[in-house]
Amino acid sequence: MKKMFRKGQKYINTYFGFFVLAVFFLWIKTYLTQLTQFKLGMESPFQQFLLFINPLGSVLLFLGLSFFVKGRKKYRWLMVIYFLLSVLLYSNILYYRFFNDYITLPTLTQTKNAGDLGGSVISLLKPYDFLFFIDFLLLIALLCYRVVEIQMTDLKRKNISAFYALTVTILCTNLGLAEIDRPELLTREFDHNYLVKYIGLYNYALNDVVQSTKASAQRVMADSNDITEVDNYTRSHYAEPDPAYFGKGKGMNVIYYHLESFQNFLINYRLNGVEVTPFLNSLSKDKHTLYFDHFFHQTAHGKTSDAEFMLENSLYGLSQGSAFMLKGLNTYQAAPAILGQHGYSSAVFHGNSGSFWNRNQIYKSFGYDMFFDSSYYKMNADDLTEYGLMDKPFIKQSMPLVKTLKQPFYAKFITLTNHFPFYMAKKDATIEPATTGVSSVDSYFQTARYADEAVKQFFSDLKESGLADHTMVILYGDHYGISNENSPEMGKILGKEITPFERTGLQRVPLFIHVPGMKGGINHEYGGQIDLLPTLLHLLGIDSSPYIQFGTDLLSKQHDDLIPFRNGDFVSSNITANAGKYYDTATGQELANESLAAAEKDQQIVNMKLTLSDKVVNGDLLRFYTPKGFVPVDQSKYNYNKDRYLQSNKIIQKSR
Ligand code: GP9
Ligand code: MN
Repeated sequence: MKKMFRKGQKYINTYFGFFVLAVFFLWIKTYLTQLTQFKLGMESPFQQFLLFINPLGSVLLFLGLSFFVKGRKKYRWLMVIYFLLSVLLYSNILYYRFFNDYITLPTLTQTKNAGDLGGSVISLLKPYDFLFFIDFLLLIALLCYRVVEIQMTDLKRKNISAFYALTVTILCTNLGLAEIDRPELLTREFDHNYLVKYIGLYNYALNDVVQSTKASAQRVMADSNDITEVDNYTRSHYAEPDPAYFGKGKGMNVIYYHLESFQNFLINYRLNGVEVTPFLNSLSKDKHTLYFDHFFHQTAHGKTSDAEFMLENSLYGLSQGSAFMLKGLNTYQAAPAILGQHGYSSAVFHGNSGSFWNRNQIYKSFGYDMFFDSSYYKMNADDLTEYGLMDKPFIKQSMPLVKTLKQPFYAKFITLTNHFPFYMAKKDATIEPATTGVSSVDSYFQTARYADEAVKQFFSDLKESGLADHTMVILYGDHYGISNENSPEMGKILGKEITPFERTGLQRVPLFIHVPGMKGGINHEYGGQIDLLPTLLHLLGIDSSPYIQFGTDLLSKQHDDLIPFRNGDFVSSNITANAGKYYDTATGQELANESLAAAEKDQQIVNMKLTLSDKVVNGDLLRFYTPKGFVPVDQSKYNYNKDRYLQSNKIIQKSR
């Protein structure tokens, strides 16, 4: 024992030995912090393992910088870096206690967040917080009281290189394992919680610095002249409202009902003779509902968030990553803000954690008054699916909250049950699965049926609440459910070969616009999610022309039916472009050389639309453009925290 202790002491008397001790302390402290201070939703032993190893790579990376300093000073630098990482860790703990999120550079610098936190920092402290610095003090004590000797000799270059080779291997292994458990984590990001869970807080912070620097470089390069080109385009592209529809829903409440992963082929489809979506089928024939059967999703990496981004702003999502994650602090003139200035209150309802897709940040930039995330719902274990609450309990619990909104309101219900991998418990399944042999494809029909039943429940609850006769309901599919990789199975389901041309057709998602008193019917216009905002504004009797919007009113005679996809492909009533090939939309025949000129012209227009929209989003150009009569959104005015909400509601009740 004594021998071992002596050996340990001898080792610690070398710089490398002391360094290893520091690495060990910081690694374990970070791991324990991540485990106990953040709600990361650990789902498996593999995720537990990743959480345990993920601080190691970055701790080595940062503390290892001290090897480049010579002599006695390397101890000082080691401790400075150690201290800074500890401060970063602790600041995130405090920030998380307040905002339920992690620090990002722009939130610190661009908004009043830091100020908000500053005022209440005392109330965030916990008695055990001194523990977060005790390791640092211990290491300092070891040095100051000469418990360890200071070693002046430095590590050889060759050893430093070997050290960094090992560090990079650890970091890459971490990333590789994370990608196995959560494919596309780094390209799509999903959620700050996910990044911390998989790659650790320090790598999260490093990633944030890279992303924010990139974003602010794009922002800095842009200037107010850039908006002129965009403004000229959107003005020239404006589609006049059709008087037959303009103002048909004036003053009504609006509810967007998000049909998760819902493809249009489901509507009126029969699986072994059984209707999959009986309620939506009947809605497509309802006399006050317009059903669009050639409506396309235009989402990319950001999936749900891209769909939301388009419908709130009539701007395209980004070609890489999600605008929700990367552009949460931009200036927007989004639907909740526009409607807010026409007397509307606004709220989002969603049974998943508020940080997913950075919603709790970007909704503030859109001007949403309230965001009821999973913290507002009873999340019984029996009622949960992959990302949160199942649709039926979600609707049931949402209705009492909806009734508290000041009318007229603009609200969005984001559902979850019909989400990949389309898991359906036996007790909840009301139809048989398909029999292609691929389980996610087969159960898709069961989750879609469940989703359909939830919509039915929603309409009946709406009626019961007394809101139905003055509430417009827009239901939209956000993106595909069955991916192109399952084309062979889709071929079996639909009884035809899924060619590249057919694949484009499968990107249709349902759109229903239900307006009490309005004449409904089936509308065959080709349209996309980009068109939703101007369509809605015109139905509400609001002029959309002062705004920068890339879509056009679906109900306008001048509606532009050329629908770009984010990868540059497109579809219109005439031409379908898929992977560099052009087809006749009516027949599916590839276009002959002599007809290519029209397709190439459309291609140029599509490229221009996407480029101009990207300029707006990447350059944050709307900060240079305030439409007449529009009051810019002040993000710092919003707070979706449940305790705050309950408190202010009490205040409201008391003052009544
Ligand atoms: C998560 C939900 C799913 O909150 O909206 O998003 P998706 O994976 O479809 O983008
Ligand atoms: Mn989705």
